[in-house]
Amino acid sequence: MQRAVQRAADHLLARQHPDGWWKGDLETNVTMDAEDLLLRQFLGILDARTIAASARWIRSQQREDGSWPTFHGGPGDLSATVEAYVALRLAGDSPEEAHMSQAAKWSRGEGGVAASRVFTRIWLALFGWWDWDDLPEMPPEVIYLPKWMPLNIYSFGCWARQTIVPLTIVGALRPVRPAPFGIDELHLDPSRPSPKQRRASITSWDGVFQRLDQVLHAYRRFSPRPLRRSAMNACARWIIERQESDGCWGGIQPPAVYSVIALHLLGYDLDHPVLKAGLESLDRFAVWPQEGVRMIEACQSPVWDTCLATIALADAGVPADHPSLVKSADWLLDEQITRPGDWSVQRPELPPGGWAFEFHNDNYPDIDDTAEVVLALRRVAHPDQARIDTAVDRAVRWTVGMQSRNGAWGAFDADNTSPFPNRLPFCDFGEVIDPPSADVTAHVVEMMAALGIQHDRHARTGIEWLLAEQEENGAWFGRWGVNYIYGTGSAVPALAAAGLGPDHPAIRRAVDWLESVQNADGGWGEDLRSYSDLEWAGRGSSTASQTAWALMALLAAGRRDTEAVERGVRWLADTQLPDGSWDEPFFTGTGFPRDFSINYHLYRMVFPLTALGRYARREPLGAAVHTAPATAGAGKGA
Ligand code: R04
Repeated sequence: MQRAVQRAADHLLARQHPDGWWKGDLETNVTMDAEDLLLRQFLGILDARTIAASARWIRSQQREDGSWPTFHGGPGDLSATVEAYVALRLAGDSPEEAHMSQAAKWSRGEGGVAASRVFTRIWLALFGWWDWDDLPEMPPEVIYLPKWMPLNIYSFGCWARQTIVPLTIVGALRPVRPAPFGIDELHLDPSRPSPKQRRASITSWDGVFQRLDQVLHAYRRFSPRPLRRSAMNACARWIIERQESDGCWGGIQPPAVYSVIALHLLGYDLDHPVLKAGLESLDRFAVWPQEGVRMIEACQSPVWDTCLATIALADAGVPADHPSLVKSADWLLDEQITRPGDWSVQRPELPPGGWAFEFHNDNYPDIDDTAEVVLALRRVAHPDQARIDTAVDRAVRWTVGMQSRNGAWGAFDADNTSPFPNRLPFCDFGEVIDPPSADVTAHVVEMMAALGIQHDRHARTGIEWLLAEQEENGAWFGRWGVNYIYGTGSAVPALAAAGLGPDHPAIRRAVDWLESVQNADGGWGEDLRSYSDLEWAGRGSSTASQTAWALMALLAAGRRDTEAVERGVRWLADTQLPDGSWDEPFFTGTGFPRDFSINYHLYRMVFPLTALGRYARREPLGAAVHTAPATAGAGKGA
């Protein structure tokens, strides 16, 4: 086992950037690539090399039946298929070619364009393939709704807010730049592309929001021009104030794409500094998995990858003062965010101190990254320990201040729990609020336990919330990782670190569940279908990261010398590649449950190394921490 650990650690060490960080590709789905091409076509900046290379990637992802999935091995997805099809038509693929006619036929079988998501139809409307009037309204005047209103832009999760504000400008201006071809083949009935939707009852929420949308459509015609104009300008100011130093918005591709379009429509030239930097930031989302093949990342993960890699290496026994770990800590220390952000709207008095997921996203630090960075920094013997202590102290204050009223933590904001955003007809895709989740809360609890403050009242309410959140089956739901294995793999190590012993009923139930879903091959896996069908909870082909999460939970629960752990460890050792890494085609990361999944290319490395390292070192979670704080007695805590 030591050899497997050593090879994995060497592999990871070799992949560190000279500046101290790690970054694996962040793979999602072809809507990223299609929208990147559509944006360039819309702006008139699409070049032959780019489109050829993106088209190669898009074609490589098509399924046998002609459709495109949104994750490896997943079923066809109508919106992804429509967008990929249109992008390939832009690239010159003819509707007569077999892969194209099959895609069109498959799409019609699923209801055609009319049944696709709002984002897809907005893209089609930009090229005259869809009527703007047949889209839900989201007027720019929302920017004026004050924070005390039950619905305002801060009721949305930050990613939705950053996407919607620019789209209100686009939707108000309704630009059409006709494309050189039609897409009748994607409609069930091209003469009537948008069949009228059935109206929900006025007594249902859906009915209420449908009628609100009709009112907004009417309002569009009567809205006073000067108000509209000043609302759009207020949105533009809001967007520009949030442009990051690298030219991007929120570190994620969709808001950046829509912000560029919106500002361009308001008259900003493509060589205006704001747009020039914005477009350059979009170029940086491209990775080239092979010569001549271009893939667009939704987002880049350097901070997340770096803290997880640091934890993995430290727990695998790399000395705490190893130059690589010190370098990593130095880089992380420089990334700490020391200014207020959108989170300050809910917590105006709270001093900053968090970390964001990306290279540049100072306006949106998140609690998950902050907790894991602290756990990483605590494992490093840095020559300037006082600097680490100061950074950790600020981070903990910020994290504690971001606790939601219910005692738990969301990813980016406190108390982002409004029921209204998800009801809007405009919001038919993904998740648009950021309520507390078990995985983020667990990471915070684990951080507080590592600092010895697990008996503090903030930690206690977090632990109580976690205990109440455990599902009937003994598992925890995974909001940002797939799914119950991730939630449970986060919760159990946190609760154990906080002092819950192996005999605590919550830990026992979790252990029983994990052991009950172990695969015959000794590994663990969970299919993304678990988000819509409980039958799939904990079930699926074994993967390296999910096996590691299960092992991390079992080790923390004191199950080291059990057959389940032995078999899991053996699965990892047996599937390790000669170079010390693992293969992981399956997506084990979650952007939005059901709608948006992520394959973090470094998960296959960092989590197996963490699990194997903890196994090989026979140390319970937390014992690897460099400056060990007061330890908790088993059984105490919640
Ligand atoms: C794993 C925990 C860290 N943190 C979650 C970060 C995930 C990073 O990846 C993404 C985040 C994203 N957000 N919003 C989008 C998104 C994509 C990512 C997004 C996706 C599609 C559309 C609009 C936004 F890859 Br349309 C926050 C807690």
